[in-house]
Amino acid sequence: MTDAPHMRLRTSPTSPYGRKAHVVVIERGLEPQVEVVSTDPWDPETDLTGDNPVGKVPTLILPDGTVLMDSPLVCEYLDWMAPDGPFLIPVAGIDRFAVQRIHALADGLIDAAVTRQFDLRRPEELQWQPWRARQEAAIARICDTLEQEIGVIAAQPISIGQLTMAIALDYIDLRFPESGWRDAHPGLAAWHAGIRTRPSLARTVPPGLAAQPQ
Ligand SMILES: N[C@@H](CCC(=O)N[C@@H](CS)C(=O)NCC(=O)O)C(=O)O
Repeated sequence: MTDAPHMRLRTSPTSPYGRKAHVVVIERGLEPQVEVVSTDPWDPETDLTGDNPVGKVPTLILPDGTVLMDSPLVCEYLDWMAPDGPFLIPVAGIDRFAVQRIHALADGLIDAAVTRQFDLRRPEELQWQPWRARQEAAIARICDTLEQEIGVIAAQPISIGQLTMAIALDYIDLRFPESGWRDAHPGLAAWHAGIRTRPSLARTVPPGLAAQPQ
């Protein structure tokens, strides 16, 4: 047992946003303090909205009952909670902006992939091809940018930016295994195959996605 304050992280094993938070818990040694509670935000019977009016995962409930929502905020709090570094988000300076820029690019990749996936969930007559094509174009552009920068990114200390990139690419593999993103992005593909073996990522692979690097 530990005297450390107890927090609850509500997340779903297939949510890339929730996985970010779970990965930070593991990376920062917070498992004794954070109970990971599996929550399906799409379940009409869910009690998630009782904790978080936004109704999304991840949701982090602090010991005093304060609720944090939105994965960038949740990840930043968790990173700050573990006082011993190295931090996944540099606390200040130009390094912080560099990391948060990659984090934002990778979140944009997740947003486009999730938006595309939502369209596929609609009844066929409500699906809208131009909207899907728009998300696919965003995915391609973001992958192009990351491919151009992968040499610099890979040389940096591990950060929330890199971890979110890996999670975003895993999500694309999970939902769109036919996407073929590796063909046009060989540097990104090689980097992804390496980082996927990192314990925090290997332990949180979403159900349905092979744990072994592709
Ligand atoms: N910007 C939010 C997005 C979170 C999000 O959309 N989570 C999804 C699961 S992948 C969710 O809970 N959706 C429920 C809903 O939209 O009602 C974040 O970064 O945490």
